[in-house]
Amino acid sequence: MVDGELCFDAQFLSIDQADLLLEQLLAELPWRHDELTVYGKAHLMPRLHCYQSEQNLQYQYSSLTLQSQPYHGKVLQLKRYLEAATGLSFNAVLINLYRDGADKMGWHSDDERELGNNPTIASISLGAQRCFKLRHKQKQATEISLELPHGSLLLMAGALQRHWQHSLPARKKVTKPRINLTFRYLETSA
Ligand SMILES: O=C(O)CCC(=O)C(=O)O
Ligand SMILES: [Mn+2]
Repeated sequence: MVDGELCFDAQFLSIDQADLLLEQLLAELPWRHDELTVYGKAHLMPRLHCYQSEQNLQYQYSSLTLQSQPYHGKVLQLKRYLEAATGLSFNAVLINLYRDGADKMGWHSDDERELGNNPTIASISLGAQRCFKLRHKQKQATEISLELPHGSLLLMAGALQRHWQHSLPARKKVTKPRINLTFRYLETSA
């Protein structure tokens, strides 16, 4: 791929692993419904989320500063499984809950300063299959659509966040929830 790297494993987790994890995380994570300020106006986010990390790693995300919470046991287990499978290390995870197909995420890059220059971000999806879109920032017509199924892993790496934006559009026919976990590495000196 030009200007970035994508690596996709549709069956990173078995269906049984993914089913159990989805059920546990839906019931047990401390989901928040925060407001985002866009052009000076507060809006409820079109999804729920929570943020977990190693000690005291705050994350500045859009207009929000996310305070660190300790890893939930199952999230920590998943992080260790991911690290063993990929050889990568992560110290924070942003977890989104799209309650149904009306919940979504707009176009953005994961380019916060704390992530450094060429961040590797590991995105694990559970629950309803949704379409993930990428568009090149300079080459207007370049758009990629990927279906992210239950139990899949998408790795975004290299210069991807500098040259591409991504989004998760609404999909009105979806009635079931989806959880997405993006494991990240925050540079502590940033
Ligand atoms: O839900 C997804 O697949 C994308 C989430 C995302 O882009 C983010 O958390 O920054
Ligand atoms: Mn993102």
